[in-house]
Amino acid sequence: MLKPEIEDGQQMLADPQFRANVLDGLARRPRAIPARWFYDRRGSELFEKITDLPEYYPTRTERSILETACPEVATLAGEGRAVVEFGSGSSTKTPILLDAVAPSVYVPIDISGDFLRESSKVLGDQFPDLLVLPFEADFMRPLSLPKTIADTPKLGFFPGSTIGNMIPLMAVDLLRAMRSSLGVGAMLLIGMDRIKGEDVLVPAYDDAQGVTAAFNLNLLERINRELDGDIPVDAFRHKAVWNDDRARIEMHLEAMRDVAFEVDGRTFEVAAGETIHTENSHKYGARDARILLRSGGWTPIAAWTDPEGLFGVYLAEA
Ligand code: AVJ
Repeated sequence: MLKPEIEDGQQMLADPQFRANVLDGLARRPRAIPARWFYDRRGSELFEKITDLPEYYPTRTERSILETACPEVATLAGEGRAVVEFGSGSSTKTPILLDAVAPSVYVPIDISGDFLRESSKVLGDQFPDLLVLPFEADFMRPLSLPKTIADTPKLGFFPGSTIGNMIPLMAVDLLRAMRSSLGVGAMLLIGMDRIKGEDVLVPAYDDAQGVTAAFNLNLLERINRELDGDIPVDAFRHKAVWNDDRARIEMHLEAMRDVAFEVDGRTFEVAAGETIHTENSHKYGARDARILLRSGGWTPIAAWTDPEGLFGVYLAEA
């Protein structure tokens, strides 16, 4: 058996969930693979690059909104809450909230233990008085937070419009799971990208430098590396489309010619023009966002946006 090789990912022992999602996703019509599998080491690096692109407004816009919103959040939330961040990854927005709220406890939750330990260390150094309790878990399901903070009211933090990756049914399930995880008296600070013109949305997901294309195509490279695939990556092209009916950007990988390949010993044939759907990024107007929150059991109490109305940040209570 191959040993997990963290250094370059070349001999990474494949995640059984990844294998199952890819094999099912390639066999189904329309073909689709969940977006969560973008984030191997290379994918995470490419995503960091995306957040700095001139066309990709969400990250810098949300950060500037949080600079204004967080002091007001601190007032509305009051003192003595524990901050619980969902999918903390390598968030650079967390310090803005921690500076304003000055909690005594911070619980970053992430499914990737590696990310969690790295970011916890960085934040621990940056905030020496803060008790950091990293929690490795899949936050899509209700979870039991550490007993030591059972009686401390929580402030959940879910920035980045990550909720936009989910179809509304899943988004509502997640909001309800968060409500039950955070408990009585909880609050939630959440970022959601807003609906805007295609002229702004499409370039944000199809940039001139081709970083988003590389991010999307890396999924095929990851499949080849980890699932013993021989997908001809250069036969596919990145495609970003605005689905107006469902208010979302969709990313696809389109076959430019008929291709046949193997993954994990199984053969697949993809015809020219056929796509593999790799990501949804749902957009919510301010009113849509409030309905979504209420559907998930949360009462919106404040909202912030930027001068152009590109992005929304919402505070809600359980
Ligand atoms: C991390 C899900 C918020 O949807 O904008 C960026 C991911 N995909 N460019 C987004 C992403 C392509 C991003 N989220």
